[in-house]
Amino acid sequence: MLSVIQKNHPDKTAIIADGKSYTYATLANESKQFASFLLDKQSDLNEARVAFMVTAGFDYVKTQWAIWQAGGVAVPLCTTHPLSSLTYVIEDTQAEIIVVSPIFEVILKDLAIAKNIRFIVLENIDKPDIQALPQITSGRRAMILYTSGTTNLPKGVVTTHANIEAQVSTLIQAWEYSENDHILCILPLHHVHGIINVVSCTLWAGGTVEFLPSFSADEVFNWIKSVANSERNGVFMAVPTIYFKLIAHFEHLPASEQEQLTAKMKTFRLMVSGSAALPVSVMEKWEVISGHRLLERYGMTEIGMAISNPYQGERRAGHIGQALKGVSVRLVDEQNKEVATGEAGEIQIKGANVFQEYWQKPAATKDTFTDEGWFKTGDVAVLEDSYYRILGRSSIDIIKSGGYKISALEIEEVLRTYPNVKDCSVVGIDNEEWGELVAAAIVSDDIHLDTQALNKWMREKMPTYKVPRLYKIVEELPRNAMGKVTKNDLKKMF
Ligand code: MCA
Ligand code: AMP
Repeated sequence: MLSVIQKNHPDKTAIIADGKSYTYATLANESKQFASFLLDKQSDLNEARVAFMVTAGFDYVKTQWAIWQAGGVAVPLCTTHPLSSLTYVIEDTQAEIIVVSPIFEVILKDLAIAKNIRFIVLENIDKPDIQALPQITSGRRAMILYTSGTTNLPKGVVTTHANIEAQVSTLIQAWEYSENDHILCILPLHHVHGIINVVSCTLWAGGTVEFLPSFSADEVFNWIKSVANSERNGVFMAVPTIYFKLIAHFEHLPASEQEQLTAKMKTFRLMVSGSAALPVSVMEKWEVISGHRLLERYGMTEIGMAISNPYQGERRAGHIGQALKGVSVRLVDEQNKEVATGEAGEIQIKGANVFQEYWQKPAATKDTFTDEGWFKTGDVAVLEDSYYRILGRSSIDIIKSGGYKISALEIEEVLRTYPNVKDCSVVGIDNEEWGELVAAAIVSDDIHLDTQALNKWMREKMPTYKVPRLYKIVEELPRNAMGKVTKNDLKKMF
């Protein structure tokens, strides 16, 4: 991944954010300078974890590149998470340095002081001379991203420089990124979709990444208009929920504006959907309004992208496509035996794109690979006429909402600590806009339990996207003869 930093597009615009443009030369220089500041005369950070809570834009990329060049491990923090979730990541990674944008100083300063962690605010910092930067071998750890699984607490997914390089170069080849690309980043930068597919691939190819601080349909359409007027190739990537919201916004625009927007979108090079199943209805509506048949692909924090509809060729609705070059895919039964074509099986993946380990969780790492080294995704699919189609997940406890992966068990654990909650169970309820909505059934003696107060309390404990949108107070949870909650029955109660 580091080789991207050495590439030669010095005078080209790498980043546009907050109304300013930054060239590749500026990005390379400032990231080297900041790497020198991080090193503070040491020769190598030697994989020290550097947690950073930095607004999307130039400072984010500068910080990420500086950490890599100084030999550190980049740990991006979500800018909207409550302190408890941030603390968990900082403690779990044993971060040695925390970097923040000035607006986040108040959130993390006390924690850094209490834990004696070096704390850097990206404001008025000295710009030291660029010192000799370490040589980083590609097998070294580069990044830790947190992902929910079937355990109750999120796990740190460790990728090496080689993993990231494989993820990036495979996609660049498959989707033909180029230095003429101009992409919009509206996705959060603590997940693969935003970090790899949008930012890293575009910069690697020498294109331009433009940042908006968060998603707004109005601003996305304004950006589309501005790019379509330029010489650049417009590229847009998002989760299905965002396409749903864009369609809803578009449908309320006057006909003349709709026509103008459609004409602009038709000039784009590529539009991609992923992170959750793209409903066929959304794909079809988007094709009518934009002239683009969305390219749907499948990925995961642990593997980057693995399966994709083709850039050239049929993009089949309801299907995720074929194995990307360099990625091996197989479907297996419960005994890890490959299933016959046309039969459903768990997707397993092998390749240079696959992560190294769950951070300091050797047992979980071992469990997630077969003896022959295949990564078990937990997603179930079928191969139909050479295209994979996702059927579901092997665990009902994993929920996908707005493209975010959420563990039902993690939410249950927190709910149980609320006064008067005797028991609870959390499920995902199908929803066209969100994929699934998080729903919680609560057993309480207090049948008038104030769910608004509970919801407010949950929002202080967990990231907003994990907080239930639906609550139901019940006398008891549906259980089978073994006493296990039958979540499929529970879903029907919502
Ligand atoms: C939310 N709200 C609530 C509750 N929950 N209000 C009351 N009670 C609740 N329980 C409110 C919020 O405060 C907000 O209100 C409004 O509802 C919408 O909330 P939010 O969920 O934050 O939605 P949003 O801000 O509209 O964002 C939608 C989004 C976002 C843009 C689709 O979810 C998003 O960026 N998703 C992408 C995630 C992603 O990148 N995933 C990739 C990971 P108010 O507006 O008043 O504050 S997967 C991955 O990386 C793999 C490798 C892959 O395959 O890609
Ligand atoms: P995450 O761990 O947040 O990286 O989410 C990865 C998960 O998102 C996968 O295991 C799938 O369950 C889901 N996913 C990603 N892309 C798709 C897709 N195109 N269709 C269905 N599910 C998807």
